[in-house]
Amino acid sequence: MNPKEVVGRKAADYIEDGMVVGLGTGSTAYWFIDELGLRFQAGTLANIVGVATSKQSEDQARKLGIPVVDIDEVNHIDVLVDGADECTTEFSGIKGGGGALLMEKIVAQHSRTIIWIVTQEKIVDTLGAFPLPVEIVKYGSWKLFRQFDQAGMHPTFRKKGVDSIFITDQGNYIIDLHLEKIPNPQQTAFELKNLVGVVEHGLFINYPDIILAVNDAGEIVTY
Ligand code: ABF
Repeated sequence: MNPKEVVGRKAADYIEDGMVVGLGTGSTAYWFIDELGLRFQAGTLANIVGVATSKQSEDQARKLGIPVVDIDEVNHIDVLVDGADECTTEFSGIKGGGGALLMEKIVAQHSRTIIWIVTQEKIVDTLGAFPLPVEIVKYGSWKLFRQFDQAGMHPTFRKKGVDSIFITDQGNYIIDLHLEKIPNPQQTAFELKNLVGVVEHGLFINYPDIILAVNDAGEIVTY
């Protein structure tokens, strides 16, 4: 079993029957959803419902027979299991490499317990080596791009394929900021959120309650 599959399947142990489950996005969360499907079909998790963080996760869960509901149909999410692109042992991270950061953050905001499932190399001392995704509205997107560029934040528009621009599930664009290091994530988050046209950014500060990190040997460290 590859390490992402090991940690994804293990994360299903945190789900009890009857829960509203946040369905994360990405290649690690894929295995979590697959395991949920197995347990749903076996009847051990016959009464869960899912709230998806992306169309991709919704489609996967529905194919497995898991009922998926809109976030506004539930009072809260009991447990959200999601991936991350980078994270620290101080429980912050960068998400959005898969383009789902806005829905991921909305679902996280309404989740009672958040579990991140990552491979060990994603744990860093300082965030920033992974380009920071920023979701922006289309109108004025080039003006924002120039603001980021003039601020020395090395922006690039997220592309789909070679030359078409990536559109998020919510119909927005993503600009990735190649910052290398983010010494003060709180300050960076504050500055980004105050820019007109920015919808959300991929800095998740003090989000997860638990981080499950798996190494190449398939051993899991729980933070
Ligand atoms: C998701 O997890 C996204 O924010 C992020 O891009 C993705 C990365 O994880 P993985 O390596 O598991 O695909 O939450």
